[in-house]
Amino acid sequence: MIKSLLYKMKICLVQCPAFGIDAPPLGVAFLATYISKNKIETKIFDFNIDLYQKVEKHHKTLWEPSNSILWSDPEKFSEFKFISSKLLDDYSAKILQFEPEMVCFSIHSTSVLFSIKLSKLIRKKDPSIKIIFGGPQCFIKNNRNRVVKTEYDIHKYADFLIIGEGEETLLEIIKRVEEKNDLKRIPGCVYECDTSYFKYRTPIMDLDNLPIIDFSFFKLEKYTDYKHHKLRILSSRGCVSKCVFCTDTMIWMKYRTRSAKNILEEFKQRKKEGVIFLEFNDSLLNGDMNNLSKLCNLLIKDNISINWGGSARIDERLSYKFLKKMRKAGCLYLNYGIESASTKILKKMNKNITTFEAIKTVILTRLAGIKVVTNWIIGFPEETRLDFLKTLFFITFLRPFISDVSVATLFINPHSLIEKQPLRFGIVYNGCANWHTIDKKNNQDIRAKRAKIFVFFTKMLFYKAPYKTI
Ligand code: B12
Ligand code: SF4
Repeated sequence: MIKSLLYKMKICLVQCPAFGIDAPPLGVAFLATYISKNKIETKIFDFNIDLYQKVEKHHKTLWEPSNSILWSDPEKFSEFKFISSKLLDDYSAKILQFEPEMVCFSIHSTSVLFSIKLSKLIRKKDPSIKIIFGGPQCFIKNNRNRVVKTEYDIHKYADFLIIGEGEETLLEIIKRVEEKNDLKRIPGCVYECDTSYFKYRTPIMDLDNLPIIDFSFFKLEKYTDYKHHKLRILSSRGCVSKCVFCTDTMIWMKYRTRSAKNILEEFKQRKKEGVIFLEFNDSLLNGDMNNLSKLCNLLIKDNISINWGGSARIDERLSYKFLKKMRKAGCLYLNYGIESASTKILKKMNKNITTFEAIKTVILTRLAGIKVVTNWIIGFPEETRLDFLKTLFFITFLRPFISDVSVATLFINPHSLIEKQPLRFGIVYNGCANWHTIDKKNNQDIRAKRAKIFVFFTKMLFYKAPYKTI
């Protein structure tokens, strides 16, 4: 706890299930670190890891990514008998015991239904507590005619609905509440379903101003990766691309990166804490090649013996020499979201890469001694059998260079370009997984079949069981 508190208020941040169980969720971690540095008493409740540890073994599979759809489907979710009223009562009691003025939920598509249930109960037990919702599932679907619409009507369950980056907006709310100022017209949030005002907040341009995450908010030994001295890090926010199925740019708006020096500081701190591997949660590691090069130089110079890995974009500038340097700096794996081996489909996705570039980068990465993981999307609207075959050929012929694959059928994220412009992509949209092309040739069944074939191939090729979301 902070010794000299600036504000009297107590704030708690809540991560409800389901989310990753390997490492602490960085959303609430960043927020708690930031507001506690601003001298506000803060606590994190990670009910996701708590519930994962509590449930019986056969229920633990529900945390696998392939089951994430069950957590966001109200009907399926209601069948989870282990989410009993006793459990919710216990969780709400834990929160109330801390006596917070504000309870802040981090909402993802997988945690939204649980968060709604718990927040309703807290409101019932103590209506004076302010409920705040933020996180990647918080966006406004429609603000036309000043009517706010959200998926699951989330704005109705919270006093404040925060859209996008949370640190500055949350701090402003806390200050205004504490100082009894007007709560209306705060950029980045919708207050009490107020439909007359919404303005996006300017992103934090200098990420070096954010404090390095304080993981003492968590019981680290609970997380599966930490047992192997592994933690996660975030060195940038946003992405330099705008793939039509992705919402990254909608969430983060502008791509920004921490300076190489600032990232090095975190590496040094984690080294002192006994961490031996850092996994980057960044959407991409190579959004700023200059900065990445500087970081590698610093890691080599300082002889930081921490290995690391993360996602990267296929990029011609990832030369053999550059990749060798990354390897020398400790990079053990790179995860490339190639998505399709058909240049035609890549163009439609707005990936701004070609199949040839993908082949080249994959081979060079492996030759440089870095493991390659590739992600694939099955069933993009105009994907023909031939396009699909090209993807199968890719994972077959490049097998010696690819360690692992992950696959998902195209899930249409609300707020993505493809969801906003269904006609441009020739689709009829009835839900994230439930969509078909106008001619119905590409439908849920076809995609599931192709995904099955893909999985069959990966097994034949002795890939590790593919991580799949179908
Ligand atoms: C790493 C990652 C994972 C890891 C998480 C491991 C871990 N412990 O960190 C793993 C692999 C487990 C994972 C899995 C999944 N993920 Co994921 N993941 C990410 C990724 C790339 C980074 C997450 C992160 O650390 N971000 C950094 C933190 C700081 O950002 P943040 O959490 O968004 O928080 C900020 C704001 O949102 C806001 N905020 C967040 N919470 C709150 C709360 C309040 C009160 C306030 C005020 C603000 C606020 O402020 C924060 C700081 O600015 C994001 C994409 C991205 N670039 O963010 C996707 C993302 C979070 N994942 C997503 C999805 C869909 C999934 C899966 C469902 C995919 C699947 N089917 O396999 C699963 C679900 C997990 C499960 N088992 O149930 C989506 C979520 C979309 C949505 N609408 O919810 C994202 C956004 C990707 C995308 N663009 O579609 N994921
Ligand atoms: S490169 Fe990845 S994170 Fe960036 S827009 Fe495309 S899918 Fe999203």
